[in-house]
Amino acid sequence: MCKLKNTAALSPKILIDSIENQKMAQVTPLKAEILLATRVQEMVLHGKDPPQPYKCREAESTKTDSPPLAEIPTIDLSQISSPHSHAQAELGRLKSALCSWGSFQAVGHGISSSFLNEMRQVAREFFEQPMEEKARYAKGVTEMEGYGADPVPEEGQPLDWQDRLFLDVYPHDKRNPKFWPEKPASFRRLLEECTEKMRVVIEVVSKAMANSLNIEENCFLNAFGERATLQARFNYYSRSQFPDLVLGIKSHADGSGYTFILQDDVEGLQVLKNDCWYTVPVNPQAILVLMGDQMEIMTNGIFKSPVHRVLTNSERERISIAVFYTPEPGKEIGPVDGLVDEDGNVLYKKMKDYGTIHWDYYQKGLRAIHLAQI
Ligand SMILES: O=C(O)CCC(=O)C(=O)O
Repeated sequence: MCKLKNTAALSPKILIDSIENQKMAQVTPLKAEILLATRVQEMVLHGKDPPQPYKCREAESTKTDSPPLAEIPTIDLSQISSPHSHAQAELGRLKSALCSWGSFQAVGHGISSSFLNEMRQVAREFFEQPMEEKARYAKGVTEMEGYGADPVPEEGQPLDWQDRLFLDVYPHDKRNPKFWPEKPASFRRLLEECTEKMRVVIEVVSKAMANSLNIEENCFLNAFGERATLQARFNYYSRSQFPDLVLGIKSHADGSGYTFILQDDVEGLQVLKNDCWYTVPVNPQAILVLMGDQMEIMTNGIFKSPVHRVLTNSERERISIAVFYTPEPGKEIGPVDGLVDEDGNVLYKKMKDYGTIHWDYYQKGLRAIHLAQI
């Protein structure tokens, strides 16, 4: 029922989006650069239909049968660090989740529900402000950081039906305060607190993943390095009357080490498994932990970096906050000691700055992981 008609389009080596989009682009009446100056939220407010460059052939597949829910395991991180015997069982479930889904729903992470609600609320309040206020943090067309849309993708690639605010949050000297909103008044304080809380969770998750694989507990933390980066992406998906024409975010795997995703109570995120799209259930208390390509490389392919996408919703807008944890710039990463078997079976090469390479490919609708494969 849910088999994709064109699975090749999602294989690591081949275009994620279809050739059809390129055909559509040839009749594009306006350049994407010009279009991006008008934000999706404004278009929706003024009742505008999606312009051609937003139309994404892949979205058509979303109008078929209602997709199954992803049975992504929920892992209690507080159990994993406990001395009790069920910690081992929880680690086993963690490993199995990352080998199959490449993700898990983390609970017991130590961040209170009220704080998670505050984060979602401040994100919503930011996007609900007048355009003039948000425009104070507007990014340039080619820049990554700031408010607006991702840099214009290559000709033929669809634009995402969403607005976002992208910020470097750690290390502190990487921050660019001109992009950090002053309104809502609590925004900066909450993001600062969120960063510190996420760093604690990173330590717990990184150690738990290593323990689940019976390798040295600090090996992932060391491989990422002390100046590993954290970047926060606040996503606002406006309602769309055309969910089968546009996607909130097109199919991609993350170029990060791994990513934390805080969803609200509106479904939309889907992950691809065995050629089938599954909807990720919402659980406002949980933080979804999703492997990026760099963890797939470091684990020698044991953990999977899942392809995922976000659908639009005709009834409700949706908010999410993604926090990307990425090895420090210039640091070589590769399969870690202990995950290469006695016969020396190494599936991935060592790479530096994979995130940058990933981005170049992403802009073309491609994955970059094959460059790391031996
Ligand atoms: O909105 C979501 O749930 C996922 C967001 C995402 O994939 C991203 O920001 O890269």
